[in-house]
Amino acid sequence: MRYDVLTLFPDMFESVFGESIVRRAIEAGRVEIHVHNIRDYATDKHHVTDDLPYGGGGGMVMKAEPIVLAVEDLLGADLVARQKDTGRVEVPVVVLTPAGRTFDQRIAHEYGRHERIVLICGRYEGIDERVSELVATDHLSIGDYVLSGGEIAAMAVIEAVTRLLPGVLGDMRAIVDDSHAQGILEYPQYTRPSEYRGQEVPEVLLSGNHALVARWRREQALRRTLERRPDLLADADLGEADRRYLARLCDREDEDRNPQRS
Ligand code: 6GU
Repeated sequence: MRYDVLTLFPDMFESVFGESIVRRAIEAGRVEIHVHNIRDYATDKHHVTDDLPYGGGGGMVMKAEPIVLAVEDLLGADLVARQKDTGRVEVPVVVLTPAGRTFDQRIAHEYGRHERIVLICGRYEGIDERVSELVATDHLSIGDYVLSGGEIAAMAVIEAVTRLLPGVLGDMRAIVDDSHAQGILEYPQYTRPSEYRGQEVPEVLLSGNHALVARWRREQALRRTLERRPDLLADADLGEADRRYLARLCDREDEDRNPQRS
């Protein structure tokens, strides 16, 4: 996988990609990350990359030209025009913006199937809309809050996609069990000691009974999802036993709230 990142702050990426999973993927030759300064593509003497918004209002808007030239330089103008024309995306050209669709694990898998991705980091009050019209194939946000730029969002996307690539994580089971991998949150984990400040590791995890452990983990994952992210349950991949367990949890909560009625 090759990532090309367009940003006004290329230095931000050095320490993050110098550590952890992404670094190991780079060292293993599994991914390449090329970070480009948008300023280098500005054609005027002072390398201006932003300007006042038409129509007034505060702040500055990132100019279209340096970004469009950068993408065309990286992918070739023909490919860029062709995928905008046909809607058949060969290389996703992604604008990171709070005005994008929300990035999630499904989109991470989808991107993992491409050989290249271009990530454009927005800054200031936004990017001239012609970038979207001329080169972008997607717009992503990483959640409903505002960051001052798309850089941290681009890092999040790169990490989420990279760890899904074959050969990047050692233990494939770790991917399967991840929070969000099956549409629900991950179960709680414990390591030694078996008692810490009066808190015991659940007995079942010490039992050596793999079937019981698996069932306990599934139930804990469901319980945690119901408590912290009930919105996920609507689309989760649930079996009959899962639904019965959740129904029981909900009944129990109703009883706790209305003890006189039970
Ligand atoms: Cl992609 N960009 C910015 N500036 N803020 C965000 C975001 C992106 N995703 C969530 N907040």
